[in-house]
Amino acid sequence: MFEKQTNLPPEIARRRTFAIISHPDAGKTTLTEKFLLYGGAIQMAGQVRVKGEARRTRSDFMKMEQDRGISVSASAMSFDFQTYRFNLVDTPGHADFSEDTYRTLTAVDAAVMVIDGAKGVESQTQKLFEVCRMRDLPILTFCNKMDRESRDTFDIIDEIQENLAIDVTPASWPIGRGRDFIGTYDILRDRLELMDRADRNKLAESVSINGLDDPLLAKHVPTDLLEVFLEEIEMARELLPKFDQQALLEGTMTPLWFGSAINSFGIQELMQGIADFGPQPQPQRALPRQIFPDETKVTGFVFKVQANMDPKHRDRVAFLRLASGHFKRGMKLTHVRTKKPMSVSNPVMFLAADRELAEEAFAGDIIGIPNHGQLRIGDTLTEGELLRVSGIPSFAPELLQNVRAGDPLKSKHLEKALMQFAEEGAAKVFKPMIGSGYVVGVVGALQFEVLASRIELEYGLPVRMEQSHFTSARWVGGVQTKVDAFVDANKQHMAKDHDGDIVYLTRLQWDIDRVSRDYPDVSLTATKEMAV
Ligand SMILES: Nc1nc2c(ncn2[C@@H]2O[C@H](COP(=O)(O)OP(=O)(O)OP(=O)(O)O)[C@@H](O)[C@H]2O)c(=O)[nH]1
Ligand SMILES: [Mg+2]
Repeated sequence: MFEKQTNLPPEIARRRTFAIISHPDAGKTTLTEKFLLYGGAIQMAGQVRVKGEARRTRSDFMKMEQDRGISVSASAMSFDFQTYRFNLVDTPGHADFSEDTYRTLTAVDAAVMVIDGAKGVESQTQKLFEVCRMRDLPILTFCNKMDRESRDTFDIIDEIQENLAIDVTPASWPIGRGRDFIGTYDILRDRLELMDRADRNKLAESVSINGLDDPLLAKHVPTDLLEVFLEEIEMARELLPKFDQQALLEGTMTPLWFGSAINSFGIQELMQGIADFGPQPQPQRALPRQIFPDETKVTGFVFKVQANMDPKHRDRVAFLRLASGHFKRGMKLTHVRTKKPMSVSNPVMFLAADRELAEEAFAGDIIGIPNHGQLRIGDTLTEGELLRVSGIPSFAPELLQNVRAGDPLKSKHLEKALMQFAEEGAAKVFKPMIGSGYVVGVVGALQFEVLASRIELEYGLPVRMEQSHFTSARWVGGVQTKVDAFVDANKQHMAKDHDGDIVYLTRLQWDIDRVSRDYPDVSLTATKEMAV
């Protein structure tokens, strides 16, 4: 049984490591930016869609993200909030990038689920939610865009309860709707929070209220809105469960806050909720045993690799979630996959847009380790023990395209760029045994566009991508002699992936059926375990 843990040393207990997840466009990146603002990490919030020289958000740092106003890649940021250290990961909502989001969910202790108040639970919310439930991740919910016309509050709550099969407890309650939305009542602290529409970066006016019959309410809330509010809140108290921290930590109840990220409204209450109710860093699933955050020895695992984060330095950064211990810069750790020692001499911490050398880090933190390709997704680092963190997902490529360099003389460069993206997990790359060029495989079509744009921008290589006549890929396993015979007889279907492992490219399901009939000793699998 997977154990939860609460009695941690203060330095670990004050850490909150969570991902922000939702359907595309619900406002994750905008919310992230406001977290940074209230955490004091930045002085002014940027926007997702901007013209000219206006300030952009910190987490959408790729050019394509900025051009299109969507997030393509997960990005981690650390900052302090009161006495807490928050490690936050903003994730992409678009299903085409969900592999990145799912991997992020293996590296965090909680998820903040954002819902668009006008749209409620959308398809991608539902899927992400299921992943959270599989991992028993505590979920805090933020109902965003309350400055616009939104759905009825009870309808939203019902929809979450029914579609996601989780108890919902309102942590705040909206007063007025759409243009008449004036703010929320903070149910956990009995306070009235009033939104300022004029100044989007301004902190809400906060009024302490002494219970619902306090005359102060009538002073701040117009009579018609107050009437509706009092009726609703009474109903809510009767019908909806009370907040229960244990249920939150077990993942069976989600507290729900209402607000407007773009208006900086409701953010502080949500942050306070994360700080007060947790969770603290949790044990990590690993083989052959789970890892507890307060173990004195350092362990960590790579859940993401990103090349060229800083286009000026052609670099590659592995994102490491520390599962246990007190890490100090310069430590020598064991790279479990290769069993080789590795000196971590220039780890970085992601502070808003800046990277800073991380002198130390604790269980729960996310640090970046610049490296030349030794570190891959799924790799575990320890102080010697051969532990492997388990459960990091890898998706089967569902769409395949041929890639060629626009300039044939640049094909070596293209190979290098493609290998980097393969190691990042941004695409699967296959080199067919016959012919030239490469076949790349992705989960969603938008990933092809990201790839083409990044190869051009980050490597200065225009590329041509076209439909491949193959439609899917399978990794080949089995006894060496049988595999060799299979490969020899099917050269036109064979390719190697970036690790040199053999892959069978197919046109039809029929091909796969034929192989299992003709080569019973050869196995074909749709995904490859990340950690070996
Ligand atoms: N009216 C209103 N618009 C908002 C609010 N919060 C965010 N937006 C807008 O909604 C759009 C999407 O916001 P993002 O923060 O990019 O959403 P996201 O969830 O990060 O989107 P992806 O990363 O692409 O999935 C942007 O145009 C924001 O300006 C809000 O509180 N009110
Ligand atoms: Mg985003």
